[in-house]
Amino acid sequence: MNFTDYLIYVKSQLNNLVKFRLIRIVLGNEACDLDSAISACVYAYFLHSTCQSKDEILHVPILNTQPSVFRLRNEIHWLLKENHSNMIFIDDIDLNYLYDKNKLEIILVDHHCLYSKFNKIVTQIIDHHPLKENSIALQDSSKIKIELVGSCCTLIAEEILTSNTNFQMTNEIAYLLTGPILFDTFNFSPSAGRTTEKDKQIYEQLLTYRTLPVDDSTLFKDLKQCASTTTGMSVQDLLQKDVKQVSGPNIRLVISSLPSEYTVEKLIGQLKTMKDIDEFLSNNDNADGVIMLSLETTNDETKRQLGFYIKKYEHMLPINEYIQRGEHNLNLRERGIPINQARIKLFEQRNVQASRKQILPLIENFAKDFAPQNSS
Ligand SMILES: [Mn+2]
Repeated sequence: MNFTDYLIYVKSQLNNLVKFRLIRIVLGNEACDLDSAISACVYAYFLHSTCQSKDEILHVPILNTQPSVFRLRNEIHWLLKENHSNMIFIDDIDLNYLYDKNKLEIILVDHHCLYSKFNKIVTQIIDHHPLKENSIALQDSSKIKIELVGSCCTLIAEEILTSNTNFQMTNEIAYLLTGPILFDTFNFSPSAGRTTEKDKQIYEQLLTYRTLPVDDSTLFKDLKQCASTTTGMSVQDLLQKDVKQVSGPNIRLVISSLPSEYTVEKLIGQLKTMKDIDEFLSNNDNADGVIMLSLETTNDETKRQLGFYIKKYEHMLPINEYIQRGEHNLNLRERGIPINQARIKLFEQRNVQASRKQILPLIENFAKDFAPQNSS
């Protein structure tokens, strides 16, 4: 069964899940970025292809997002071509029902924990994010592969290429895995600092399966171009495209990575009132604020900006103080903003190697310990 037929087959089984003894889902992360989506689809396809009991076990790739957000992911649509219409989203499947019936197992790709009861039924993890303490319930360490490589697709490809199965790596699958590796490492750009030896090695191996000639510097440029397409996107779309949430007992924050080449400064310049951004926060579980990250890459130079908007002024000062601490090494330099709004801050982030992967754990620590000043 080829990749497309597999996706169509799985989708056709969604109303029929009870007939299987076990549903094993391969779940990408909530930001649903390129490597997360491709990792989920390709790994589920690999597991299905090599599964000895397909009548009993169904492997389902799941995108951990909503179709309304997925539509903003031009780069994933472009790479998947017509297959993008066969994606399955988290709300398409009743996880609680399957869980209660003891029919559910979860494999996490591009993240390593779930903040719910489902964390207990995780049976495998393949991820490239820094490990969060006490976040993994899975006991069998042979089922945990966490390495800080550039792209999760590097780890998925390694898993497949080193597996002792009869899985036939095809041009199509090698191509799908190559795209995110190029995209996440910025075409192996040294100044971006995302590439590891393993990314390069696995990439070289994948190339040997790529029977149809594609110029990979063009592939990279095309993906980047798609990712930076913002035509017709509203302020809310720009903020929603790539979000992760962080919550603590007293505060909930959203971290948005803006589409590439769209700076935080430009977004702030778009705000006439706080209505759009407030609406965005209410749509994201009534978050108390948003931290915005942006990345510009021009002529092999990488520039990052960090900004935030916080609803309540009493949250503002602690965040502002925390984020600028020297120990976090973000090397922030404050910039003026084109709007008179004391609850917005904008910085040049001169440590350009710190991406959301590094910033998110800092914000998680902040949220964990945050207590409002006026509470007694
Ligand atoms: Mn990733």
